[in-house]
Amino acid sequence: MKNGSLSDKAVTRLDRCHCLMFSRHVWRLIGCIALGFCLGGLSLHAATLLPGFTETQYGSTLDPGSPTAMAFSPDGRLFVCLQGGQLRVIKNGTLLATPFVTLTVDSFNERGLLGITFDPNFASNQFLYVYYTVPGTPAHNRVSRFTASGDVAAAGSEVIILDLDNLSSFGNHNGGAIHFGPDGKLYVGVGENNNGANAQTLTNRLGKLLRINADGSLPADNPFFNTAIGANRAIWALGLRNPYTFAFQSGTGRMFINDVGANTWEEINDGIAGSNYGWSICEGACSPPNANFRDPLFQYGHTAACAIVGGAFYNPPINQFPAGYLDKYFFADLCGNWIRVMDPSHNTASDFATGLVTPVDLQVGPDGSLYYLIRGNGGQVWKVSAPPSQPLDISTRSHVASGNSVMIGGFIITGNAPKRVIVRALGPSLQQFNVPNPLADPVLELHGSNGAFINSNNDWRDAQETEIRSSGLAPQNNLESALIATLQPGAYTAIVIGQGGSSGVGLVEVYDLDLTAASKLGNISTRSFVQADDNRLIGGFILGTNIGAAKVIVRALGPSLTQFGIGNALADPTLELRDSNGAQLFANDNWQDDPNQAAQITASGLAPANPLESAISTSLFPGAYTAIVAGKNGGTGIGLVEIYNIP
Ligand SMILES: [Ca+2]
Ligand SMILES: [Ca+2]
Ligand SMILES: [Ca+2]
Repeated sequence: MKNGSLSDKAVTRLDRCHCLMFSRHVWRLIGCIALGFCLGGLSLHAATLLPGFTETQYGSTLDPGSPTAMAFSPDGRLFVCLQGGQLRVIKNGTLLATPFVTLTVDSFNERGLLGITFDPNFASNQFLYVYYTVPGTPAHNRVSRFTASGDVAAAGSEVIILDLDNLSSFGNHNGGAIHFGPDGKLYVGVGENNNGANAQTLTNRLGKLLRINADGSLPADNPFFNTAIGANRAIWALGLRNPYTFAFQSGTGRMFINDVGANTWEEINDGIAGSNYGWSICEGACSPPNANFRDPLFQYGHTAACAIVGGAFYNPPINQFPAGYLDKYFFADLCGNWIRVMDPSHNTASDFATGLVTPVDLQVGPDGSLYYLIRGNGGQVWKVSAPPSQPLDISTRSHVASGNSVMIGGFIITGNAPKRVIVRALGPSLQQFNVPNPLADPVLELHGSNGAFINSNNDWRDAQETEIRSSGLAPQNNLESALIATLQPGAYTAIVIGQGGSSGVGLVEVYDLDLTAASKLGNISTRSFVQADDNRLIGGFILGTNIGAAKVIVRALGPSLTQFGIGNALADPTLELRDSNGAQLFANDNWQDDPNQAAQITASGLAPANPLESAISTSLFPGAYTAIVAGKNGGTGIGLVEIYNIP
């Protein structure tokens, strides 16, 4: 049996590594890389990513190296296992000098500290779990629990949860991945210890996926609880060779198991209770098909590849990558030095990144970035990001009348450089969008943050006609207003009134004419008299330029406007956010209705002053959006819509 040997092609690819001549084993290969024997032949460049993505190293290099796995704590710290027994912590992007804990492990061959996960109730109990090889003759793998005390383990807090079967003299195929499922049970990936027969028997736990309670006791609803004996009742699935990584999808709870193949196929398997994944009868899909075994969802051969490591579904709490990555599954190959992305709806995969130096694990972070762990370069974590799109255009439509009911649009330019913008006030051209009673003849005034008058315009051809035409944004009707200005970072106000005191539905908008400047349109807020139906207050914005999602908070204010001396404020606003097709993405009445939303809004410093006011916090893909403010139960009054682009 050629368990663990590299394919000839993979060997050729890495033939500068002399230690290969002494070992055909994959893990020995990466062990020697980590020890630095091979680094002279490897460049230290970062990965090659798809267009639009960027990456940065996350924390400093993981001295003494040889990382194996990583996991984010629920509070956002990244914990990284080093094979030699150190559990390191990267906090706010900085590698802490003191390890969380340093375990005494057997790190021969593929053994060592191999897995880490956090208790679902970590916030209250501070429990985390690790998988490591206990030294001894014979050695065995173990899952232990520790209690965090800040950034280190509380002294004496280790509790042994699971002691696995004794190992043979072979040091390879230990598995090591551990994760809690949506059912609150702890799942443990265990390798077959270089003995294919182990994978097919219920008389030991090697070559299995196990399911246990967090305290190590065994759930009575395990699939082999009544057929296996004793500790083997932990078996949840079998027929695995080396399930080095697996992952649960947030939301669906679906599990994918990466099983490292021998000579031919690397597998992504559908994690289903009671399944037998075929090893060592089959590697990859069984040929001919065998009804006793569950074939992989996806498999790839050993052309520039040798071992599947790292699996992460893209279902982060905050979307960051383009919409097409949602629900996809990232995986990496140890000596292919790439990351690919699998589409579970078609079971196909495509390239994502190449040129990594010996990747070993992947995680999608709470910020929506993809983090990858490499054993090369001394052991490093890298963070792949999709830079956020930015507002290209912000606008508001509402009913314009006189006095306090004129439309007042405020916008902020953030950053460090002047920004060239065009501000427009539209009325007659809204007719083509079936807006009844459009403002017949708008007049626009632009003011600075202290109220200082900057410029005004009645009809756009009165001044700047050539400049406005060359911007491509000339209004369609000669009575509409526009002006171009180059503005320093700061707050601005655009006031729209009807010529001669007339009233009707108007639209004010600001376009960014200089996307390359080191500044951007940070937000828009528009105050207006809110009525029903077509006279609701509507804020619009377009996000673009970069591929990533932008963090946005939208607010609808009413009652709190009275503190600014505004009479007839909208008593109880409601807010809707819609996409360019008019589909409703979010709706909110009172901003504290959803505790998670309220927490995000408060954390951003944008909590409305009145509990009846509305707010939505989200991240949005490039595209056009509208925010619609109305009065609850048909109420009317002066309201304010605000759209904030959160850095
Ligand atoms: Ca299989
Ligand atoms: Ca006009
Ligand atoms: Ca409300």
